[in-house]
Amino acid sequence: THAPITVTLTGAGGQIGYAALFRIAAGDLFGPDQPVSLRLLEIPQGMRAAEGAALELADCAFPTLAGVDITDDANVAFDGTNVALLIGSRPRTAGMERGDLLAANGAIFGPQGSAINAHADDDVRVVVVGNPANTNALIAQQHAPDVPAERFTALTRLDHNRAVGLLAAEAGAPVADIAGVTIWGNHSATQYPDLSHATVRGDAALAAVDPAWARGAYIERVAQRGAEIIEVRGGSSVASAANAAIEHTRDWVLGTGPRAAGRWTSAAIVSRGEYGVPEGLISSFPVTSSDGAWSIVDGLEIDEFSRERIDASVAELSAERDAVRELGLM
Ligand code: NAX
Repeated sequence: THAPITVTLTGAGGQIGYAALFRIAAGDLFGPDQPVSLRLLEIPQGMRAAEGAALELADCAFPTLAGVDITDDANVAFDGTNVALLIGSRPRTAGMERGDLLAANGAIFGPQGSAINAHADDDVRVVVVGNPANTNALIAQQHAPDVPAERFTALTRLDHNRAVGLLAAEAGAPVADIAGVTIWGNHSATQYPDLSHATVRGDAALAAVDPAWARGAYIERVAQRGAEIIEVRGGSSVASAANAAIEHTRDWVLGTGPRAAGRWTSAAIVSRGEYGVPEGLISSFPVTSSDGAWSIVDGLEIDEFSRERIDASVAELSAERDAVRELGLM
């Protein structure tokens, strides 16, 4: 008897879209009692793939699925939307200059931000998955002046989950025993997976694993995990990325709950200057969520090693913001 929640997915005809659609339709975002209505936004070349996915959704007969609409018009796709998963983008390909990459994405995320501003529901929450995710989220946010800035986020939950999984494997502990892992900065190779506050069964992670590993090979492995998946699987991360987008959204809307006691997750959210990250950048932080809003975990001590790593990734975000401004994309 709940009214359906409208969830818009861009790039719904792509790989991550295909993996996410069925889980969302099955109730993985808001539980088995909350119907969802799906809006699929694609570009003309992707429409058939989205239509095919919609046929399969019909063939699942999910009781939680209230409807599916497919469009290539952002104004239609975001009309009344409550949750927008912005997955479709123009990721970097070999030989592409940064300016070209940012310009191509400015042409996608600027208009989508404007359409969200004009048409989305007042409670809209935006999760950007498409790379370069943090800066794409910033571009969209800057085009949506009437939407509170904190409603625009970028996904670093996949990096977070990778960091938790790799620590658990190294420590020989189940993932349920891991807490206090943080991804800081940009969803890029400069990201900083930080174990300085992490625990394994309540004890310092840096006592359970070799600290030299934690501050060397581990950071590299997490940051390069996407490339490792491509090499081993012959294709980029898909199911794990869809899973992370769903977990990010679910935690944001429903709260991180009792897990928040000494535990947190990571998400890229608008900085208000916390931990020395310049105001306005969309950067990854340690976060919890309650009442539908993220809060940054405060009071963590940042040692010299962490400071340098955070600053390096944040400098990259600042440079991306400057480049986007210079190109007149916001
Ligand atoms: P695919 O190429 O399979 O799908 C992308 C889809 O987006 C295509 O169907 C395309 O037609 C559509 N699209 C392109 N421009 C669009 C627009 N303006 N409006 C609507 N749809 C549009 O890529 P996939 O493997 O699904 O990856 C999607 C994005 O996720 C990529 O940018 C990728 O780099 C990014 N990723 C982000 C991750 C993260 O943790 N933040 C991890 C996984 C992934 O690499």
